[in-house]
Amino acid sequence: FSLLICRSWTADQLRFPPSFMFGAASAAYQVEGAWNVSDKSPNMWDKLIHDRPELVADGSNGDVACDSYHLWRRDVEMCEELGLNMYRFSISWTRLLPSGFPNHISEDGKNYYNNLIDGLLEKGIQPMVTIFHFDLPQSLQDLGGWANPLITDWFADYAEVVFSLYADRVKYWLTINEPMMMCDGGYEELGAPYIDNPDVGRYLCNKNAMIAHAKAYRIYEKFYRDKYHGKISLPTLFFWFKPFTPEDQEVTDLTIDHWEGRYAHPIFSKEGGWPRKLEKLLNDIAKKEGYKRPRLPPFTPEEIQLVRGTYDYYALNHYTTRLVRRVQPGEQPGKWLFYGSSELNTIMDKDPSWGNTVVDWFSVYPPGLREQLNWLNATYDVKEVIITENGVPSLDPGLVDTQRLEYYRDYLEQVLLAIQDGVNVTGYTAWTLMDNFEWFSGYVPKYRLYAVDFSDPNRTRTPRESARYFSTVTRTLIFWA
Ligand code: BGP
Repeated sequence: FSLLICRSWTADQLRFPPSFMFGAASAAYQVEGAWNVSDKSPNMWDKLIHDRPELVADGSNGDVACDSYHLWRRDVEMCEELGLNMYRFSISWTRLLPSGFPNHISEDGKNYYNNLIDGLLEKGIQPMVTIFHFDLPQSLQDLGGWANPLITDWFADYAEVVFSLYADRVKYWLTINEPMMMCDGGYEELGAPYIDNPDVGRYLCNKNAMIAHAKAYRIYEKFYRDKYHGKISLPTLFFWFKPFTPEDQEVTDLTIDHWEGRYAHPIFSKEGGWPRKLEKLLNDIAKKEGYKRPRLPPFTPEEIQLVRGTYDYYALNHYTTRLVRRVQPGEQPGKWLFYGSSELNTIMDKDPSWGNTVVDWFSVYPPGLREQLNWLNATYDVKEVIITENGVPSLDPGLVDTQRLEYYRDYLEQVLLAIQDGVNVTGYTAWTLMDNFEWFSGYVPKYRLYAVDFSDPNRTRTPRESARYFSTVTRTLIFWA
């Protein structure tokens, strides 16, 4: 009520539009478990952390995780309890295509996703399917993975199988989750394949991800769009960046291009291709360092056209905001991607006035989301934006998760404000439905609406306070309810 008074909003402005989609998200490796049932083969996460359990904070892995493979009915029930009209989940490539190639489609894998999709639709919940969320078949990693340009066809072949099986019922598609984490993270030892080759590996991966996404999009466009009217995008991990001082604006703009532009500009900008200024800067660095080839592998004119415009909405994974500045004489740039860039000579930090979380680079600054949504609207012809991930980590496993509840409330308020600014945000998907396996953090930080008892073979799921709050919002469409 106080908000109503201080902002003098009308009752209508306080509500999300009736057609607004509320969802929760998950990813196959993080929830499914059943890592070797039936004919499923290992993916690169299975292999990496079976071989090197010390990489994960608590030495755990996703072998059983939330056991959603067996407990998917409960997951659907939770979506219903939350009043969601959308559930975002990903397909495990090796559960569907054990060899990585379409020579054999697993009956078991096919049925698992058929059941999940049908179960959601029976409850009036739209499935939003991520075709690929980090878990590359190990067989393809052994052939070079995302650094090998042939992967663009391997991915397209896999996506074609997925569309042929599920496009009749799935209307919201995401091709490759956060290629930035996959490439910059994967080739800077922040995730699988855990290769230390940021100078070359991540840029090869970057380009291949763009082409792979585009090939999948074009298949859908050509063979399925007219019949099923679905929408496809690629979810970018995009923190919002602000300058420390007005003088840091230029380097902040470059940082946005480096983080987000390398993955968004080829798809969402009118001209396509790499962000020009950044491309020149990176390629000049490569030359200076003695590389014979540009850091960002050039696109051919045909490739620019292939990738440009391959989206039906902007899919945004937003978590936090960072401040950016250039290093001062005698300072070192931030060591990895959440702290700065050695190529741009930058340091990233937080503003002391922002809220803290258990992760030091992760601040709570809700207006950053509104600022970013307006920036996206002004920069690209976004048509429609769906927030495909947003949520906060905390170490408290308890059910009274006030910080998370407040995070959702305050970020949802900013979404509503952005809608009033004129940004066409049509959906919001919380990360994440329940406690699950968090990559190198294992089962430690909790990001979730439902608590999962991992000591219980039945993996009992219990709603937290944030889940109760979220279900009130989905039912009343009012964020401060
Ligand atoms: C996103 C991923 C999710 C999830 C989330 C939480 O980058 O798409 O899969 O993991 O971040 O972050 P983290 O796992 O790094 O703690």
